[in-house]
Amino acid sequence: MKIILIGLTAAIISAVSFAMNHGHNMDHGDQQIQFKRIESNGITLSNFQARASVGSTKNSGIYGEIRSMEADRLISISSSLAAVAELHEHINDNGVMRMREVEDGLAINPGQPMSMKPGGFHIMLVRLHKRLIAGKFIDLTLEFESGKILDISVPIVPIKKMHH
Ligand SMILES: [Cu+2]
Repeated sequence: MKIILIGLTAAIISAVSFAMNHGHNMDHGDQQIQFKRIESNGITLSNFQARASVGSTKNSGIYGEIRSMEADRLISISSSLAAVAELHEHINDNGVMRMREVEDGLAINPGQPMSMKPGGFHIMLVRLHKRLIAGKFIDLTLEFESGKILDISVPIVPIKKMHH
């Protein structure tokens, strides 16, 4: 059984109104859009950001931090803008950094933030339907083992501005 979180609608509305507000300022250029912290039913998401497309690359990554009040596991990810979204990790394979899919999802322990960042755990977007443009948003659905589902809007940022 899936539990749709009550806080969700509010989270989406705040993300949308934020996007609209930002739209007024777009012409001024350099202002960085930021992901608002979302707290919902014991799960806190912060600093989520998607990497803007470079050239015609069809893949991209999403990073961010997840906290949970109780032990949980991020098991599934999807977005309407990508054919596939996978949970990845980087491994050192005899001196060569490689990415591979995390088989059983990402464990989130209480009081211990699960951090997804370049070079570590990340969400991999595979076969994007369109380019990710800096300043816009990408929708993302996160599904947890507990049955919790969060629909969020993630700001797209140019690679040079990403938080590490
Ligand atoms: Cu990857």
